[in-house]
Amino acid sequence: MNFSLEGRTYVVMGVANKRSIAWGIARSLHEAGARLIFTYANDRFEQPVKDLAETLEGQNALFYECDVTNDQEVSNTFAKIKQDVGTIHGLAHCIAFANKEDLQGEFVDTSRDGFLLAHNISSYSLVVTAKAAAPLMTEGGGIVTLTYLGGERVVKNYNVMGVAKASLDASMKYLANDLGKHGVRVNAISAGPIRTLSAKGIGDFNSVLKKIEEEAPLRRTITQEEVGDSAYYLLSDLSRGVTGEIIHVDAGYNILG
Ligand code: NDP
Ligand code: KAL
Repeated sequence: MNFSLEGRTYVVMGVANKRSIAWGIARSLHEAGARLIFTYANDRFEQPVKDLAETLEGQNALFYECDVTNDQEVSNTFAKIKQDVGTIHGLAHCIAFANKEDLQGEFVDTSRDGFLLAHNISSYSLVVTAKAAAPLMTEGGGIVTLTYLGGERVVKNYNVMGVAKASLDASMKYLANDLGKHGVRVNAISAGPIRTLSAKGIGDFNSVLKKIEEEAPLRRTITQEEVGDSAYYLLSDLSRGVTGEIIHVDAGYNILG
């Protein structure tokens, strides 16, 4: 069996900068020979994403603006991708957002608007992109999303995002059931804490990292590259029998009581 991604095309959503988990995934897919398509939320991130993609040797990437809160924009994006490349083989969904004020204090104080916003961007976005992307996976394909332990159990400050990740995890499983008959697999990676733009400015992030270094079975934190390589596994034929699964790439932290 050949596990090269040569001749295959993958859409990577959610590169903000070189620290983004999506960028770790892009690099792993690129190294395996894939052609890449990048989407970004708004034009603020267009040039940074293009500059980063330039650093991938021999990569002839394509770029589209796609704010996942806009149904029309999502369907237009995949219509354009269909026009420009035809078939795609997979999608990495690395998108989440919640208002800062909802990521501190108590979950019980979450506003209706804050709750809906977090679920809209962080969970429903997987459903709407899967619906738009799956018809382009005419040779079968894979979809991978990024989740976090805070969706399985209560983690301090994660609050509404934890509830949105629980919804994302369940959506991933229902999508896996719907899309399996079309040869499309849907899985999630539950990543351990990584210092990215999203994590920036979040109080106490250093102590979260320190706790992982002290307690995780591997006694260290994980990297974007490690998430990238697991995404490569999930998006390649190496994982052809796996769907509806959550793989924890977290140095083993989730097994602790
Ligand atoms: P980044 O800040 O690098 O990436 C977050 C991305 O979300 C950005 O690229 C941003 O796009 C995108 N985004 C936000 N709103 C929208 C929108 N309306 N439409 C389209 N895209 C949007 O952070 P990470 O790499 O850390 O986050 C990627 C994923 O990994 C998230 O799902 C996060 O929850 C998850 N995760 C992160 C962990 C960590 O420790 N960092 C741990 C476990 C999971 P733009 O930049 O264009 O605004
Ligand atoms: C328990 C942890 C500590 C951190 C608590 C909450 C983290 C929530 C993640 C969420 C995605 C962060 C935001 O939405 C930040 C946002 O309010 C402000 N940032 C931005 O707007 C930047 C500019 C853009 C690029 O960010 C986004 N997202 O668009 C959780 C830790 C231990 C693990 C983490 C960080 C998990 C995770 O899901 O990211």
